[in-house]
Amino acid sequence: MKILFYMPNAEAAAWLHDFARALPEADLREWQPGDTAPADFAVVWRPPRDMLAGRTDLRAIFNLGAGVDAILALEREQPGTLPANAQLIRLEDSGMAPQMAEYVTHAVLRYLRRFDEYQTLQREGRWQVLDPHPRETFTVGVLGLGVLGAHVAQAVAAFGMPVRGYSRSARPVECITTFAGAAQFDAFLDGVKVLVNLLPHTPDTADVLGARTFSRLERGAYLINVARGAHLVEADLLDALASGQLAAATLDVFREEPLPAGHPFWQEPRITITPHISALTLREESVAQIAEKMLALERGEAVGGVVDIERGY
Ligand code: NDP
Ligand code: OXD
Repeated sequence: MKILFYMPNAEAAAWLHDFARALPEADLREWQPGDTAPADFAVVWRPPRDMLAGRTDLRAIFNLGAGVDAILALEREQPGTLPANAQLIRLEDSGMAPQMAEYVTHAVLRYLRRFDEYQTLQREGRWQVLDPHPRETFTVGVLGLGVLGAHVAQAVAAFGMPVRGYSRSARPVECITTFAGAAQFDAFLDGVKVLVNLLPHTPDTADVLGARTFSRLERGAYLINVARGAHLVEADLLDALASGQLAAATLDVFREEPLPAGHPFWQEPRITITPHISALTLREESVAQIAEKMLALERGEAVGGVVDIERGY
């Protein structure tokens, strides 16, 4: 099998090494501009349009991440970029779900136990006991109940807070109250104290974290965005913090990454910033998952994680 690889950073060599070890029979090469030689599979992260456009040979494109928004943007901007006969396959968990659960539960518990406020008090040299938030009404709402969202919702529920989940289609998850579709969006939001975003970025979900959504939450709510920066209307977040509708936010993803110097988020003490690290793509797990799927496709078997291009995830 012939495999074409592209990753726009210095880690490419280590990935190629691990793929060669996992698939010793494969003919593996790193894509260079102008390379149009045949290949069966492509393994990519944020590929340039030229790598894929016009190819009729590829059977599958493996995306080195869970979110396929960057690659689908190429198709949306110029229809026909993605080879019509190639399946687009994304990573499914591959070690990201436990990381996401750690990140989100840490942020939720930090707000529940008011550690963010104790940090401020410490800086001011003040010894002051704050009334605890009641756990029974500290409702956590998780947008997106997919591979990551469902895992995160259950991890949070284990701490005893009421947890709700929202998805496109009805999706029962143990210990979680679930809501589905646009008709149930407001019912999902009403009274939520911590809103966690784990939706994919699609035309339907862009800007979902905006003034209207914030207005339905309990006053003094918290926002945790670990999905994509394009979900958040940045000015609406700053307004909601200024008005007290939101008390604080933890953001791992941004419209522009790295977050530019001078961006107002850097100076807002109620916003906690991390540099897109809530769930890192783990090389060993990802290579093993992709290699297994390639071998399954070679045997003519179906695999999971195939993206519905129309739906956008
Ligand atoms: P999945 O595709 O498994 O799950 C997506 C979920 O979102 C599904 O429950 C789906 O509903 C729901 N959904 C999609 N569109 C809508 C809509 N319009 N309305 C309501 N619900 C909708 O994705 P993952 O859980 O694997 O990943 C989620 C996202 O997390 C990724 O797309 C990526 O952007 C982000 N991510 C961020 C990382 C980071 O480090 N910050 C790392 C990894 C991922 P249904 O169940 O009905 O299909
Ligand atoms: C992903 C990501 O989508 O790392 O996997 O953001």
